[in-house]
Amino acid sequence: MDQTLLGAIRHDWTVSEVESLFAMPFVDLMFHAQRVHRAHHAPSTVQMSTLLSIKTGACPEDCAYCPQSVRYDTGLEREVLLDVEEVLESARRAKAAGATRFCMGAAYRSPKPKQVTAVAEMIRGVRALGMETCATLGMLTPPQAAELKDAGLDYYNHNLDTSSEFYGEIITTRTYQDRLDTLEAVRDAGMKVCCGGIVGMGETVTDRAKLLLTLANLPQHPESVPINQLVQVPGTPLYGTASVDPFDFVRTVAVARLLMPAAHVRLSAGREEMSDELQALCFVAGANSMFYGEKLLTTGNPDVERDQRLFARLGLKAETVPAAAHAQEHGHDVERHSVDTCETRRISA
Ligand code: SAM
Ligand code: DTB
Ligand code: SF4
Repeated sequence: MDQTLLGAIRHDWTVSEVESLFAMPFVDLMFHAQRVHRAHHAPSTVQMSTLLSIKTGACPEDCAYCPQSVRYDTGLEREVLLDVEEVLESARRAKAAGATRFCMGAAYRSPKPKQVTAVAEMIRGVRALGMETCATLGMLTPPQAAELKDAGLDYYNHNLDTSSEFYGEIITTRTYQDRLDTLEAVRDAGMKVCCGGIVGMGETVTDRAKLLLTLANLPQHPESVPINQLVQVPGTPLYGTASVDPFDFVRTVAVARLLMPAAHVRLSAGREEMSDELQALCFVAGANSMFYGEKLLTTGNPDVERDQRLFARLGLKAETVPAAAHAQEHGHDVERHSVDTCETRRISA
């Protein structure tokens, strides 16, 4: 393929094109990822999201990576849906530490009507703090998506996790099509889509290529693309899976950047096990978002002090003005705008 064309917003990628990106010499891939990244984003600015598990464990699904499935003995303590005030207290702390988005995760297959109404209350409260809101609650129907949108939900996270071919090895209790249907309901309700996957579950490079191709060939690219490295939790079926070559993880981030130039690509689960040098390579490859705060949902994340040191060492800044709001305010085209002039600040102790 003609590499000078990389950077265009496309929805017609072929598997062989995407595989050829994965096969590029590493430094060439980094060069193109940086080039495309800089055409669409401020190069040293990272969006910070903080996660909170608002309902933990006892999930009926069988996702082979997940410590929250009721089918695996991972020693996790179950928790019922938190009170609104507990959630808001956590959101206030996240905001004070420098996060701009608060993401509420629940171990549901799909939420019941009264659960959606309770989460809607949390969303209103977090919005009132001036933070962007994100939720991940499993499958949604179109009316449920509309109810969450009405409450002020900015983003809905629902991952495809892997290629449609490998998916059946990982999850049997809901289909790939179920996931695509939820993504469509979220989009149709007018929310932003946060959708990505997991690297390190035993998938091939072709599976990674097909996951990213499926995301890029959606009618509209997800605004946010989390790339998770499998967090291996004892008791889950994937515990003991051969770990992924760190350079292959970086390649996946770079290909996500090239396929979805305007998206925020999030360096997601797995950072606690990564060196600072590996994380730096991910930022060079085009990652410009991360989870910030000591905990993901049930597993660990680097503590705030370690991230502050990393940001200082690399000269990274936390994004303060949400990119889309900035684009709107300044009249840029959201798919192509640059946030170079965005107000940014360092995260500091
Ligand atoms: N239950 C909802 C669902 O599955 O849609 C929402 C929460 S679920 C924990 C959200 C995502 O977290 C999963 O789709 C998966 O991509 C990611 N995840 C879960 N466990 C993980 C692990 N051990 N390592 C990496 N990512 C993980
Ligand atoms: C996503 O892609 N990664 C986050 C978020 N979306 C909800 C979750 C990671 C979970 C890692 C395992 C845990 O902490 O339970
Ligand atoms: Fe349940 Fe979500 Fe975990 Fe799957 S990933 S077992 S749906 S909490």
